[in-house]
Amino acid sequence: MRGCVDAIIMFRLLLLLMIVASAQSEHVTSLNCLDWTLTSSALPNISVKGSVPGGVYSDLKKAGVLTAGDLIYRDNDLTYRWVAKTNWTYSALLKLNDGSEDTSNARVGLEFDGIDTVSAVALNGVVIGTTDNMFTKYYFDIPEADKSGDPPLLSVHLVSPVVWAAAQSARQAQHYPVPPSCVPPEYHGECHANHIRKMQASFGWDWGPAFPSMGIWRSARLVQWSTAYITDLLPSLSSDAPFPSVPDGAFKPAWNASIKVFLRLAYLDAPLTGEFLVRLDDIVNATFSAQLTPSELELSVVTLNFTIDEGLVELWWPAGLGQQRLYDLNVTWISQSPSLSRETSTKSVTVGFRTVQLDQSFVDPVNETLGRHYRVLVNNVMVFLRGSNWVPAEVTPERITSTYINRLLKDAVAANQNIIRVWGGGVYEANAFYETADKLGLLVWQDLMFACSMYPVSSDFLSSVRQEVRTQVLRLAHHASLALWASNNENEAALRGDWYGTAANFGLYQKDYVTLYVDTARTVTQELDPSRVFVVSSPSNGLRSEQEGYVAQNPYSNNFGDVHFYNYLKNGWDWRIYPASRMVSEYGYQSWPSFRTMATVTNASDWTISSDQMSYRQHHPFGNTELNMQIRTHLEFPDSGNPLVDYKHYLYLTQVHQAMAMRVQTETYRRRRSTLLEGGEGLTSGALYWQLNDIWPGASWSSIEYGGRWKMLHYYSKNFFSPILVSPYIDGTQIHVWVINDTPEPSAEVTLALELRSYSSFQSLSRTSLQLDSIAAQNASEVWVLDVYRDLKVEQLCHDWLYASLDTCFITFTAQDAQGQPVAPSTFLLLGEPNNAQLKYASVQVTGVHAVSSENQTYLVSLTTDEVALFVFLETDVAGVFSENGFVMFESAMTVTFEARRPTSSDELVGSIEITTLTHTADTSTAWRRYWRRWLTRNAT
Ligand code: BMA
Repeated sequence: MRGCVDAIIMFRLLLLLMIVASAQSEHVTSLNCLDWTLTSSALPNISVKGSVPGGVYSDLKKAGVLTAGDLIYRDNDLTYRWVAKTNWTYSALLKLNDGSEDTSNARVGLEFDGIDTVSAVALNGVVIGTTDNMFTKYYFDIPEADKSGDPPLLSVHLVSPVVWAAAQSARQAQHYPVPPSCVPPEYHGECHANHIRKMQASFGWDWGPAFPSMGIWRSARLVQWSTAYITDLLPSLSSDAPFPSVPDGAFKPAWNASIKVFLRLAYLDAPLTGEFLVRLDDIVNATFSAQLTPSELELSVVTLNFTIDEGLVELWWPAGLGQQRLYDLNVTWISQSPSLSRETSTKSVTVGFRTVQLDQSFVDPVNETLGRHYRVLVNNVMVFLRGSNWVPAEVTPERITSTYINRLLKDAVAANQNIIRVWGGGVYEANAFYETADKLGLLVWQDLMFACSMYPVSSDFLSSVRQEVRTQVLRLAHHASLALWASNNENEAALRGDWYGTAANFGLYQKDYVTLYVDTARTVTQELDPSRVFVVSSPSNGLRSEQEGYVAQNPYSNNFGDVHFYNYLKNGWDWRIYPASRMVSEYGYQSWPSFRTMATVTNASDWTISSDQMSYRQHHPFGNTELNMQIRTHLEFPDSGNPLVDYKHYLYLTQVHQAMAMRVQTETYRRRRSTLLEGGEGLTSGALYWQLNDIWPGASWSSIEYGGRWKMLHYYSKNFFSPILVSPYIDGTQIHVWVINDTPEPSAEVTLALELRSYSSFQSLSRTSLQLDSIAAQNASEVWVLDVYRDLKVEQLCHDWLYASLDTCFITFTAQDAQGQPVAPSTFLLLGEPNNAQLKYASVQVTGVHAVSSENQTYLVSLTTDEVALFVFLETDVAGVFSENGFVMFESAMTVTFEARRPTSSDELVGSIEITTLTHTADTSTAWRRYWRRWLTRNAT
């Protein structure tokens, strides 16, 4: 039903406040606090306390039914798998009201924000509704008969998702198979996740275990009302003003606001008259009269249109480009039908004023074959996307806390990220996720939850998807941070690349692809949220994919759209191997978490490089072989004879490899932001690495370990994502120095200084500098090219007793303004491979820890070293973050700061900081090997 509204803005606030004060609002009672019990008819001995929101795994764990330790300890994913193969019931007595209210005229219903997943909801044994989608909000009416008398028994009967998905897959296979049927054996997972609308990674993924969760995973409530209550607000804010192309704090354009108000009506036999009171902070106070027609019982929608004059609201900006001004939008419904009680219903959401566009214009209008841009503009300013991909932060949703989500997102922004992609194999995240993103200025790229599979298109499936998308668009669209929707992860690529054996029937699966993602998901999304950017897949060629029937000939084209780039065999520290794409929305290298994190889920018998747990927690096929190869290419494989020492060093070395490879790769993408290469590649406009966070401790691509500890990569990402960056690389004998400025302002005058250094001395061998008037805004350019022989004289300077070699030297760079303040982080460039370098064993020591501020738990850590040290990594048992880590220590003393995330003291820190440097991991008696290797390399070139 469409409500009809007079868009009259009336400033009658006082009068309305009086009405609101004398009226009653809809009655909402949380079901979270009912006395829930969890049982299973198959296991009559089990009857434990249930939790809402919650889940079966956690409730059984809490009740002591699961006795082998934490869910993610060792192989408990397999030990506890029986849980997901059992049917479970949550039940509680449902007290409808405290007796003081007359519910006879009221409509009463149950609202579930999330049930995981397939269930029948019953009252006193009679089914009142069924569910089949974890991502859908469900509403069920309470039948008249249950509204009076003794409290009815509410039961949610959950069906095993594993068994159900298998049955759906078999049913589908009677027509044609929808693959893949199972995840690879390395995942120790379950089959047919694509046939059930729940978190796809809960059946196992290449970075996480299978916990096919079940439960009432989000809040539930009882609602009773007599007229109408507001379920959702969907604001759309647009501006016709021409936006400047650089941020200007004084620019406050006029906005058109169109607010869709979704209401659920009571059973009525006459039209409902009333008013909507709209408030936007203290900027807008408006009243709209409305008449709602009781023709349908499903959600009604009323659109309220108004304008916000110029000068009244400030813009919302992504992090680094301006402030994150947010406003509270509040809509109250006040019923005024004479025959009915006066009832109000209020809903509030937070909004921000900004525009987001995805520019896909031709890079060269006179030569369209060069391809199209793929770049995001916020408020008409191009934003080079620096970000990462998010996976679910816990194996089951009930384990996630908003504190942990906030921490991880803050850590992303602390590392200079401005976008996070919620990847399509997880969940539409909790409200806290998007609220934090709004506040931090972290743009959100929101996949719909489809990943790495073909999906069915039966009418049941499509109708379930329709409800799912509708739920999520209504819940999330008001967030200023939400930049774009994307229907799926890698399914266009999977179809074109025949990942799952669909090639023989390509036409059939392509048709299904379009039906699901375009005709269904996109249509529903755009009906509700037409102004938001929508892309069909990632990677895709964007518009070009659409022109090619939504499945491009080459979804990985560098001239169109985005790509995902993974390389496991080539040298990841070599910039030449990375594609000059328009946008790289996934790329990564694996590493292992630190020993401290691994030790939380393993025991001493697991602490060797080739233990069973090291295979078990490596889900990526051939992952450990690749990691070993990557280490051996650049570093030395630990071989001290002490298995525990080697194990710890191995974990560290995987992080060194990852941090360096990701730095080389990311900087390569950033250097290409302004360069259009011959053939049309280049003009890269974003780099979102895979993956920010972990779901458990195991081999993965993450930069932050499960629990929140930063890997070396996260420290590196803070530098390689710095908005202004000095980025050097070596090509043959030439050092190329680039400067990158993602900000809309040119920098001040800069002195770029380069120091050539050797591994055997703290004295620099030579210093050269270059004066720049400024680093141009929103640009990347090469400013300096030096020849290592001609300009840096390595032949004379980088010489040891054997011969001159790049392997004995490295270079450090600084960029300072006229006052000597850093304009960009200092950086380093290794001229050869560390496993060829003549490093001496470095003993790096903590000489003191001093509290800078005990209030915010910041400490200064003083360090000394007796030799130049590579990849100096500080670790402590105290949760917190160092100002830098994994660095090259080329002076005998330095200080770093440590921000503790729990109360600590200087004494505790002095005792707990452990330091690893590269030479700790190699047996120095093997120095001759380095000479030999260098000699061989030299003779080979
Ligand atoms: C990408 C993702 C994930 C996967 C990751 C690492 O392709 O979309 O499916 O976990 O690679 O393999």
